[in-house]
Amino acid sequence: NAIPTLRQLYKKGVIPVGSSTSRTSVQNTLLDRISLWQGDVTKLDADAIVNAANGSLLGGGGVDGAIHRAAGPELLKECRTLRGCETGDAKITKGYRLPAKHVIHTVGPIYAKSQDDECARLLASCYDKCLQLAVGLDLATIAFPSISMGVYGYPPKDGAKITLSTIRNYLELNPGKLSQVILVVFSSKMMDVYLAQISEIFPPD
Ligand code: AR6
Repeated sequence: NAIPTLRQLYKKGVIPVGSSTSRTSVQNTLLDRISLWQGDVTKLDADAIVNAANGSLLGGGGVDGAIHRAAGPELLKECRTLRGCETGDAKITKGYRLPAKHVIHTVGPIYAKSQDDECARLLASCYDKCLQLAVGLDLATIAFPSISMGVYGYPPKDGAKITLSTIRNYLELNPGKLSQVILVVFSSKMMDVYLAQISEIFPPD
């Protein structure tokens, strides 16, 4: 597995250590259970990859378009049976022609500065619901793109903070579950945003 864990990224010096101002230490094993990777989520053979979908679940642009293209028309067929999804919720399908076994479709909030608190709550809910679905089916590995941080306009720094803290909380409360959570970033700019937040939310031990 060529996807580095947070511990490996610290060892290689990829995550800036010195900048951390966080005083909360992280559970040791979390650094081994979370990975960060720049690339196309449709290439990953995880038990589940997450789709940043819209409420119709009938496809769209961005990562949603890429997932539907790579999975083939059978995915859309199954999605039609789901009858949509609420913002902040998630639904699971098979992966069809993807290397991943399942797709977990979640609908992130469309960011509005005037509703920042509600958007934050909904974005956290997306990650929670996806993790709950994966654990409910006893899946071991799940890969997340940056939900809402594309077309839906969520500010990357705030979005990355919510992503990391929600995943941290979930894994801390569910120690035996999910051996690998992969955070997938598409651009090197987003990679830098995540790296900076990781040193705060997952400080090195
Ligand atoms: N692999 C990983 N990440 C990707 C990929 C990929 N193949 N393609 C894009 N990203 P977005 P949203 C990144 O816009 O903001 C769709 O039309 C991208 O750079 O895909 O939740 C849906 O149907 C960004 O960082 O999702 C909805 O209508 C992140 O994935 C709407 O867009 C999310 O960007 C959802 O918008």
